Amino acid sequence: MKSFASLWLGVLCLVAAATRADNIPDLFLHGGVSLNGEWKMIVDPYESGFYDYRWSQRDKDAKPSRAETFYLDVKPADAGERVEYDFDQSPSLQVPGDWNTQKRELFYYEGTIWCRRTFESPELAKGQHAFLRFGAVNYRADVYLNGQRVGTHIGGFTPFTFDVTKLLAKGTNSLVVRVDNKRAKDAVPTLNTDWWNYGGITRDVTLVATPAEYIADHRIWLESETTHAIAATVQIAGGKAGETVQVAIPELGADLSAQTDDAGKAAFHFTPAQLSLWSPDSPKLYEIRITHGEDTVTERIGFRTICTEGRSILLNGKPVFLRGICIHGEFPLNGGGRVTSPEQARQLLTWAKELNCNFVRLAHYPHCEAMTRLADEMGIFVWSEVPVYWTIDWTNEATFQNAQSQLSDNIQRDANRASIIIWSLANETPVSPARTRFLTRLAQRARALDSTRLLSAAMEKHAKDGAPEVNVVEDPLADVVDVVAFNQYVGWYDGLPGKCGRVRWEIPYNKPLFISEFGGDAKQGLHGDKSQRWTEEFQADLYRQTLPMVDKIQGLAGFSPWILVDFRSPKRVLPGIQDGFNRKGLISSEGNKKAAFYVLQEYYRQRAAAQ
Ligand code: GCB
Repeated sequence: MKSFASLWLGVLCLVAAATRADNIPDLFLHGGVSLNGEWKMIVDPYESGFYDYRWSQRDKDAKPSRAETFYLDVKPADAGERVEYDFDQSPSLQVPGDWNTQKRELFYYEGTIWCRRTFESPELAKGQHAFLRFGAVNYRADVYLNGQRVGTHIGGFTPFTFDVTKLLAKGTNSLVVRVDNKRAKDAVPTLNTDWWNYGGITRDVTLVATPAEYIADHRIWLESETTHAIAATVQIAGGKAGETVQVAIPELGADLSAQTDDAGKAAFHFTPAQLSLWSPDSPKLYEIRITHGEDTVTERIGFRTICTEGRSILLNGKPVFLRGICIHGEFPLNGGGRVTSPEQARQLLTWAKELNCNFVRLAHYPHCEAMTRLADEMGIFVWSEVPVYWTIDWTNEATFQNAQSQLSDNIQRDANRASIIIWSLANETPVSPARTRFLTRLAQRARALDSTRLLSAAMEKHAKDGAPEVNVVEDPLADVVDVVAFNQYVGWYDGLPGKCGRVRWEIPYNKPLFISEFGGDAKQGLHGDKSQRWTEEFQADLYRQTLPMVDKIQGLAGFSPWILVDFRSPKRVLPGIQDGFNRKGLISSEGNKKAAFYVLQEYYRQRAAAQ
């Protein structure tokens, strides 16, 4: 039987899906006023600000108690009034940022924290809209402005936007967010992950003003690497027909104009006389300017095609080998925690470049906006993933809707990133009819939203029945995706590194094969014989033995070992070695390179030279 809690969460997931159905776009390119910085916080493990003593949700009450309803953010009206909280006297948190690494006492905290920031109302011209945009809040956000409920969002790694035009007050405004990072069985991700469940408002918060009609979305893509035909669509919020939209790409001499259709969408086609295609070796980006009435957005976009042919991945029509590495959205230095700045994202990608990579697998959830934009600029292919990880509640429709929303929002946010070549649906999910149905539906949604990229999922390999040294990848999901990716840990979870020389691989699909993980732990600075687990020598030897093994896999289009940097995981408890970190990084949690870094770096150098 389902617990009350899980039923309740199911209802909440549907609330989030309903919020998204309002279809408020991601207004990242509209800039806005930053609401980052110091926010006041109230730690609320018993949810006192959210539920009354009968466990009724306070924001469902027409007249919630001033004394305990935190989002009202009131002060006692007189000396006699009982008000049992005070944001102004409470401690602060920096936004963006996770709370775990900001306050010692919150390191292991999973629950509710109320965050409040005040701001002065912007001057809105007549007809303008005001939106609140959150880059990401992990995991659930209930947003209130000036004591009024704005909305709820579920999912820790994707942006969300609310229209607050009617709720803005003249003068000082109080913005309160209830952030709840409790894990739940039917959530996405579920209870069990091998990463830290960092809570908080982990990405930027902005107040965005737009004209009454505004550019809600745009897609620009290369249709053919041979003709250089470019297509674009622009969606205007409001949905009126016959409005003029302009798209300019000055460097290509394009100054295009089109009318919106009944749905408010304008379509463009253009073939420039000359075009430099985007590739990791030459990550050319063009400035694009889109204008509709008073609204203008600009950004830099690269043009390339990506497709498969048999077991090859073709970039701009030519086979490419993906020299990858996996990365978590966590920065090791200065106390660690979630990546919160473009500088940190750049450092991670710079390390990947130093490794001679041309590809990063951004595990296991959408990383921040800066990461994929920098990947465009720095010339690094990206695998972008949603946190459908391990054993999700496959038969729960609310869980599916939640996963689908996260996938859709991720695609919508990053649909113009040339660097992203693969949308990943899941990681290491156990084969069953319910799981394959769930992931097939996700795949259908991804293809409907974006037909210009490849789909994959990190699957698993198994030993063949009766032949322990023959590895097979047999998964009905392989028929659904474009790239057959699998994680394998021969030499770490599966025998010792010497096993690499003995195993054989049987993978029956005529699609590109990709190893989405391999690796093993090493404590940086721990030295010994290569047979001694946890030493740098063991890890380096594991890489030395794995690389010739994977070289023999016919049709391998690339791989991304696990992982660039050590990362926090509550599952990793071995004292003196792990101390709360997964140590499979090629770089330590102090930012020091381990011996295996140089093994892979040299292998990739030779691979790149041979390409
Ligand atoms: C995996 C998971 C990854 C883990 C890794 C490990 O297969 O996909 O999230 O962290 O193995 O270190 O065990």
